[in-house]
Amino acid sequence: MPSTLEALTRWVDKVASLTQPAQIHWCDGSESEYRALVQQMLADGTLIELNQQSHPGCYLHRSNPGDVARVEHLTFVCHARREDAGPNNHWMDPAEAHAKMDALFDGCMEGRTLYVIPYCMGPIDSPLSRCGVEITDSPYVVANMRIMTRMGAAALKRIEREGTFVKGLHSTGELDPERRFIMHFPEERTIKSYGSGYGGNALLGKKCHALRIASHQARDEGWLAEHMLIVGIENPQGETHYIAAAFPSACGKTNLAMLIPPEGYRRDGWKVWTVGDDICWMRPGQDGRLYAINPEAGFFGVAPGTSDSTNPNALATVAHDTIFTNVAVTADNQPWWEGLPGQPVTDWRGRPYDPANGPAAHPNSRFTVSAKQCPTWSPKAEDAQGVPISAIVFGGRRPSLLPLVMEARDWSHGVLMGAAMGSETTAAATGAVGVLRRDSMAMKPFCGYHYGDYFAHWLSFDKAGAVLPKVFHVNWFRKDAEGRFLWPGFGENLRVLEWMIARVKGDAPGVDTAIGILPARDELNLDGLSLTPGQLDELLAVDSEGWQAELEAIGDYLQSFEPRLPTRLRREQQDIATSLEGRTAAASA
Ligand code: GTP
Ligand code: SPV
Ligand code: MN
Repeated sequence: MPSTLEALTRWVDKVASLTQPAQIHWCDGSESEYRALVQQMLADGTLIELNQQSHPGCYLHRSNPGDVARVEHLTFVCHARREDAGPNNHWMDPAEAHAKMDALFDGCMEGRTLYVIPYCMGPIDSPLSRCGVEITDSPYVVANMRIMTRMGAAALKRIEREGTFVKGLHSTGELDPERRFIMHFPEERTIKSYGSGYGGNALLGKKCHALRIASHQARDEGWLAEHMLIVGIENPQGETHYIAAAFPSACGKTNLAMLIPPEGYRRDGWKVWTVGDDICWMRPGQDGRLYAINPEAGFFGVAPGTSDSTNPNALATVAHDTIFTNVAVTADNQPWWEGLPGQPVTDWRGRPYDPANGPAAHPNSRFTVSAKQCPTWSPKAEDAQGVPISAIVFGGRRPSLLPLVMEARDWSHGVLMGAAMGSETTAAATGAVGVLRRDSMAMKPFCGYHYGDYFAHWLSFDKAGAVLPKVFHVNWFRKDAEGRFLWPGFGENLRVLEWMIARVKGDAPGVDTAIGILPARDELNLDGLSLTPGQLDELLAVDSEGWQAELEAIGDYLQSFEPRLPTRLRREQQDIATSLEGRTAAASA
């Protein structure tokens, strides 16, 4: 039997004979390798040095202006059978997709270096972790993968021991939006990506492996791969509850994962521990609880809006040794984006800043930084066993209707809450921004198989011996008649998390409504907030008519996953619709 490393070498040779690189570099993940790559990229203009006094070890990358976000219309999930991809994915026949991609890869690395990146998603010694190897011709991708994953020698050793790894092939190509495809072959645990250097399209360990391929693998193996942050909330008694929360792209995961408690809470001894800001893998442990790891080692976070008032932890994290992509710069060469004090002089495209050209930093400009630099980074993030999850939270950008917080009555109701999630689109993907769309579990762009099967997989965790987390839905993005956010958000969101923890411990009775359990007015600690009683009423209102229309829309949406829609979900939706009608009738009688 050939060893895994022989199989890996054979694959590398095969790729090299197709792509024709001038040389091959096996990445060891060392500091010296990283420094050499940075020097090379500074020399060829891929990176620009930022102010090394204020921002030591920080660099700026300006991408091709047409390559700034994920491209969902060019992202495919290539199952052998079209039905298995579901209506939530673009599908292509695997043989056709391979042929199409191999034609693009033919000779594409001529004169360039082919990098082999062995990586491990998750703590190197965790049974929940999984490995992969990415082949790329982009030094920018190598540098980012070193920050975002456990990359190099240790991963290679684990790959040799385990005998399996996800194969990812990437080339920047000519960055032509007409010749750009992100292809996934879930049954083959293979990814082929061509024509983009942008994070989610090119750092194949992230969305491609840790969500699209992993979600499919997780279904086979009885675990979950989710677009969720993981945060630990330590109360003044020293107990820590871990919460996993799924919000769509650019809807607040990084911010919630790093929140700084409001002043009164800090004084009382509340602490927040960051375990993950984007991806969560979880699996039932021997005690029946769900245990979660963050498969990543770094943050690829949204820059605009990050400030001392919104997310001081993120700001401290990116003060050194950070790669910024598509931000603006100040006169003294510091990175700048909307939300920071000071003035930009050069915009994200390198032009003199002119407000007529739009924002100075691209709305999807990002920072890549090691998670270890985060002041609230949890030592538990390295725990091979993962952290036990007390609550799962779903949420999105909903300017109306959805209350600040509600709790599901049980697991199936919680799965419905996740499946029914909607949110306004953001700059994280190309296309229109601010359009309300359904984004079940924040996984619409990332679920590697049919959503009907995915909902059934979620429901399957409700079985004998399971000690499941409570499930909640939040909305930080309610707006008033003038279009202003009703809820202050950011650090103040801890007030809502505190209520969730009280519910988990059985310390808050809540109010039962047709749509779920809401906090009683006096159950939310609002000390120090300038919220008026009218605003609080609006945030916690259940608008029966609005909800009846919402339930109908959810029903239509669920219908699109027939014949694979689990009957239990359909029943949940119908029960709530009936209950709403009953209560409306009783109220008007
Ligand atoms: P991805 O990395 O794309 O998956 O995004 P994310 O979910 O981690 O989003 P992130 O935390 O970076 O937030 C994106 C935007 O939402 C930023 O512009 C934030 O300022 C804004 N935001 C985050 N939390 C809140 C909040 O509680 N209230 C309001 N109003 N805005 C928020
Ligand atoms: C997202 O879009 O949800 C991100 C950024 O977290 S990317 O990794 O590029 O997908
Ligand atoms: Mn994300």
